[in-house]
Amino acid sequence: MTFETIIRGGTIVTASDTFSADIGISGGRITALSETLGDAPEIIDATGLLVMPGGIDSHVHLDQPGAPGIVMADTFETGTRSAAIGGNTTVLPFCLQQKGQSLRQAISDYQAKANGNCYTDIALHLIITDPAPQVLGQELPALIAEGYTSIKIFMTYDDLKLADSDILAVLDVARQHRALVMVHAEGYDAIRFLTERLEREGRTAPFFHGASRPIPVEREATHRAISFAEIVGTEAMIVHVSNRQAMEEIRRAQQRGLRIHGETCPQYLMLTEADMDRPGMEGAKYVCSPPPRDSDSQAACWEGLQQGVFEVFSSDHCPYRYEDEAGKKAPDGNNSFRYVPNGIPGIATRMPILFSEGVGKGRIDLNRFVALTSTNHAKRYGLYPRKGTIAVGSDADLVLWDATRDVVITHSLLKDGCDYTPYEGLAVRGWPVRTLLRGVTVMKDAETGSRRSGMELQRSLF
Ligand code: DUC
Ligand code: ZN
Ligand code: ZN
Repeated sequence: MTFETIIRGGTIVTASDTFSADIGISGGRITALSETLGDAPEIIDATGLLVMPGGIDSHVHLDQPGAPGIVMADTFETGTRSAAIGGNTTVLPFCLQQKGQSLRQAISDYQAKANGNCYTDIALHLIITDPAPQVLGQELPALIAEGYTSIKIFMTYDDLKLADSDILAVLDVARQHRALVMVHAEGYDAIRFLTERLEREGRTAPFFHGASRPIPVEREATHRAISFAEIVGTEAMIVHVSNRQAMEEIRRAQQRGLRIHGETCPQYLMLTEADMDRPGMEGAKYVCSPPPRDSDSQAACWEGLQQGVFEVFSSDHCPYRYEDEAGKKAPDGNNSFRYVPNGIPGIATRMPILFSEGVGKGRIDLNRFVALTSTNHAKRYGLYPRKGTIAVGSDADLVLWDATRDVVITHSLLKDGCDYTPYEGLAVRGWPVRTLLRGVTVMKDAETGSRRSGMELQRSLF
């Protein structure tokens, strides 16, 4: 056999196995796994390194329109560049339907932003904000059939939330046409009530963002979303779960045999509400929704990852610049936390944080690390086995990982479009040293070059 590239001497880790082998790559795919392979024009020496499936981050926001005057910090170019720096080869950004907009138009808008600009492969989730009869009756079924098989819905935010009746209707379309609904589970009315009360009391600093959406707000909405999925008779993914009570709602549903899936994110392992209590507007750097909670919530999120309640670990990368009136320092944010854009960056730091805090500290093993950061995303979102594993026939999407590399996270390493990282100064052990997308190196030693060969992927039905 002949190969274009051989990765030699590494320790291969998949979601199920750890073994030593050479990897032969031709035409962008893995064509051989063997104890030793002969020669190739390109030999990559992986001695002493782990070789894992490239990360798949199934929850990211890139170039997403927000409130008037607010601009997301990352384009597809800068966001996927940072993803490659962090060892990822596929990301799944959201395609937001504006009110009154057709889903087709939303998709072509996002494709125009993405085409030719991506360092990693991508696949788009839909966000439905306007479930008009034409959208649910015609457009959505047609798009699901074309591979747009995951749909996020919001239970909060003035411009995004769906009424309960609309949530039921979207779940039913997903059931009939084989798509998966991803739910942002926080209750609109409770948040509005608490926000108005906090504002009346003059408690308007970024810290009070957390008090405006406390744990019961998320637990209640999680319970409601699960109940709706059960009533309709379909599955659902509860995204960005932040605390024990919401995690236990999902666990109970799973124990009752419902196919309810869960996701958590680095911020719920690493941050707490105390981070939002920094002087001046500094707390705004940590404002995201659901908000960071407390140490018991962190412990619960680890439990969820260890026990399989959460099957995916995603970044929820949703970056806004800090020193910027179009970002975290939006002028109205001085009047109330409610005007601080919700979301924090994390696309490059997701895998190093889980590796260091999870594998390095004995909380999860290497194989679960691969499952949580790559394989399970591919399986859940219709990309497996092309993506998410190291097997003959799969795309040669790989990350070479130095498990002994000590790194102190600092923003300049991450090459995103933001101007800070919430993890500045965090010491981690274990770092991606090379990322290959379909057999071609897209990141080496923290540099990406300018090659943007990422493409939009076709997905299979849920
Ligand atoms: N939901 C997300 O998924 N990301 C950031 C903000 C939000 O509310
Ligand atoms: Zn959300
Ligand atoms: Zn998100």
